[in-house]
Amino acid sequence: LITIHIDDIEYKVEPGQTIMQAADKLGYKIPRLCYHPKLSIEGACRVCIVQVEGARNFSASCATPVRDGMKIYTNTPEVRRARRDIVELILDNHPQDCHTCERDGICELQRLSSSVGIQKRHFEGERKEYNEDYSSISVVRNPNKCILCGRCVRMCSEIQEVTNLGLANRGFKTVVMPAFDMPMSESVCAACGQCVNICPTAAFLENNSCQDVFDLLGDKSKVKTVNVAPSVRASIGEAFGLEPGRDMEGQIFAALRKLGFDYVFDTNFAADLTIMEEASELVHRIKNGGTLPMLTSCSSGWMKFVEQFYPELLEHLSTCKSPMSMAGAVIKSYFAESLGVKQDDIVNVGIMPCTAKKFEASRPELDVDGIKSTDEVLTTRELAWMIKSAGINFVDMEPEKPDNPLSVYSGAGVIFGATGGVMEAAIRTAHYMITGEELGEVNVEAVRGMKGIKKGSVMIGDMEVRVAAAHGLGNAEKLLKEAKEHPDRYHFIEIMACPGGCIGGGGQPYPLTNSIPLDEECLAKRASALYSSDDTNEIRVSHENPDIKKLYEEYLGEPLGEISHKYLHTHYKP
Ligand code: HC1
Repeated sequence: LITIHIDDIEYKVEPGQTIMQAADKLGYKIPRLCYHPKLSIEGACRVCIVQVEGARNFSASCATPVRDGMKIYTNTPEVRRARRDIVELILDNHPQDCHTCERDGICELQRLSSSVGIQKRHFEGERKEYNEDYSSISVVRNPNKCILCGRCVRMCSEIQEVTNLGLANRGFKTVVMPAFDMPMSESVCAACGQCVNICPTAAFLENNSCQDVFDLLGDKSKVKTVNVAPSVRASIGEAFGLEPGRDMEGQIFAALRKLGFDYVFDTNFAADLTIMEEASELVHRIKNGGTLPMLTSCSSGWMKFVEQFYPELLEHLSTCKSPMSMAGAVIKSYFAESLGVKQDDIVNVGIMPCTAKKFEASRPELDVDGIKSTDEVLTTRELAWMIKSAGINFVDMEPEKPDNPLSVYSGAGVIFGATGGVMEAAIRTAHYMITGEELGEVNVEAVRGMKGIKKGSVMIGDMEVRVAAAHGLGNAEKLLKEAKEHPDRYHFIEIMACPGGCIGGGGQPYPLTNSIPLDEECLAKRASALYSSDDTNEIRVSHENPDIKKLYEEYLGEPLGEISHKYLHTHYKP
């Protein structure tokens, strides 16, 4: 250990860490903007400056290592003044439209300005005047709100390895953009929305669908249905000030009814349906020498990524649609027919933790007979805003049950929302399909947890099925390279585009307090809410879901059958 002093108090700390890391552990939260623990150090914003005795200038605490005997001052009048000046300079070039900005009240820059003591704007700096880019159905880019912290650029290249965003030009003209200033819709953006999650301001936002959905809800000529993705229940409470991981399933259904939806369904049901098809496909490929490893196909950002960067792997993808698109397909066929309603007269909205689901909903490959399965997608954040805007007291609502028949779900269906969950759910059912017996221990621990790439094997009868799961597209890239070099190493691979899986989706609530976006503890709490729901569910495996059995008996026939293919499977764009 080495000795340092912070604000004249002596501490023993581990060497090899930065001042900021040491200070964090000792309970000093030095203000910061461009820093994020999962990203490389940029040192661009200088907001985290401290005084170090003997140093000529202020030191950026994120980039300065601790040294034995170091005397650090985090809060002197000089440091406070300099920090305030730095933030004022950022504000001088920033639009003064907080009251109409979508991030009003949930903006890191706004919070920071207040915490460094800025009470009025002294100067009018030059304003940026760029066009906003609304070309992508998923993500809006607004360079006028950008403060050049570079977090989105590092997220896109270091965590997602898509490298769509870069810093172009110099000085005041510096701007974050896709290569050659291409519209987002034509760029290699995977639509994952992690730039939205990580942005401290409103330089990246989801392409907002709230008004469209309010309009749709006002259309008396339509039957309005909605289905809610697994992970939304574990995170939406955060937008109302609750702890991450508080399961708000029943309150979501109640709020959706109050908003005006006629039928509220649980996407978890369709996750069970996906497993029936996907496990059958895996078993079919294993038994008949089909293309292996089979890759999962429910994460929309991952689908766009693999189509763009790994077209040679398309035959490895499961042909199963995602649960969202399967839900839409059965709502507009089986359910509409049971109501006696024409397909054109029923609309369906997906409540998803994800910006890429907006892109998925727009894909013609997922239409059935030219009819869209999902008419609109709202992110968790957008739904939270609509609930607040409609004046619904969400937190204190009496929980309600969803409508049947498309809502009963097994524990396997709900864990889809966490990395490794799709794999685990599929293994449970594939085991039954191959051996005729249930897995002794249904929890597949090898594919649980926040490790970037997880590997394991499961004995199914006398066959060892080798599996792997990756979350975050950078980890996906590493796993795919390994799988390409060793084509026989794995039978089945799950990929989720976002860190943590859908619980870390690009449409999840922003942190309300001083915690950081994509905080690991927050992701772990969201995941644990889903695993608790699985643990306490009387049905743990998709193939035991009684309403799934009924759906096959009454409508679909059998997994991988002709009707199932029509509604539940798709193809990909090379
Ligand atoms: Fe997901 Fe999925 S789990 S992709 O992460 O397979 O978005 O939650 O809805 O479709 O079920 C997202 C979540 C979600 C689908 C399911």
